[in-house]
Amino acid sequence: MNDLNAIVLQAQAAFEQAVTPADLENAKALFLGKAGRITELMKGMAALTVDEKKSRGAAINLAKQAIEVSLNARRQALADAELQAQLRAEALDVTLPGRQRGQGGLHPVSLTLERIEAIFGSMGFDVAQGPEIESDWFNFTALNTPEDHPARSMHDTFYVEGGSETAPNLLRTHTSPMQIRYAVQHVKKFSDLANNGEGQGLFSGDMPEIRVIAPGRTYRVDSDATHSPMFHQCEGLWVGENVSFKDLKFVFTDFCRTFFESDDLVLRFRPSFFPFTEPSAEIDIQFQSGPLSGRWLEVAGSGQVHPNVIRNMGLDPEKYIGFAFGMGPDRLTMLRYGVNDLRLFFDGDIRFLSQFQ
Ligand code: 2NM
Repeated sequence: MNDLNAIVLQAQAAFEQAVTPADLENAKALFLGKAGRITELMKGMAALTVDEKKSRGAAINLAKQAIEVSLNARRQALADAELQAQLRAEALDVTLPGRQRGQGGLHPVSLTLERIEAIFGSMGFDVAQGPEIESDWFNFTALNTPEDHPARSMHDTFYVEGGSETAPNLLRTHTSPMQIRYAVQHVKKFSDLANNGEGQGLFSGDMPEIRVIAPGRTYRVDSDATHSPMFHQCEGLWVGENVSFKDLKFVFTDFCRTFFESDDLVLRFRPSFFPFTEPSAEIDIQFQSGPLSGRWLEVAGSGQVHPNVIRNMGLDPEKYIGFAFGMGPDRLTMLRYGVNDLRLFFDGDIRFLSQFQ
């Protein structure tokens, strides 16, 4: 092998080893640059005869061309490789599933409220919503709560600015104030019709029955695993001329069996006391199967609406009578889904909440 062939082979080997265009240009300089091997050989021809120059020059030129061909081939190869790498890096996987838009859903307690509204709606109950900041009158006095009742204390009730000493504003501690508002509106509508707008005193004329539930947020100064300062309530009211405790038992039994999808659910009415009802009863339920089977679980308070409350609705208690109940949708949600800590509902952790969708 002559010296020129050896240089061509060395150049080709150096070009093959170049992995970047910069490597390649450095390798090129070693052979074709100002101080490169080929240039050195050219300079070395000065001492040769004319004939020797001819043949040697031709041979060097051939070697130089061979090196340039290899150089260009390697340049092309590196450019191709770079393009391929770029294409690979920017490749779109068209088989990849599209990014989904996050889908929201209802809070488990909202699901319960919707369920309660649907069930009582099917029994002819209206749904009433109203203010969460209430007056002392609607929240306590109209509901026959004595002035010295402990529930009125600052330890139990959140008072807010804007009221007066005699009529403070507060965060409602139950939704029954809304029952009063609803009943007063209802009574006013039909007593105005009956009395041509001049009606005074308690109404004892005819009117359609009051059948309403009041779901919503309520507030009490209380906070632990089973109490949240904000919680939900749903109160129900049915007032008419002939509405009795047996109707309450029927309606509430039907509600519980539908709500818990359990036809053999048993209810127990246990004597109790509330200022706004007389007589009053706690309502306990008992599942006949499943994880809670056999245990008595308190789900609501209830009773026959107190005559003073009937009066505060604008009705004559000698003519109108009814029942009311109050339940906690938060607790119903815990029972239905087997959740043991109330606070989970209000922490706002999406990993917990999304399990109810
Ligand atoms: C309860 C228990 C018993 C109730 C009473 C009234 C109203 F407005 F008619 F007076 N609404 N809700 C009531 C009665 C609520 O909750 C434990």
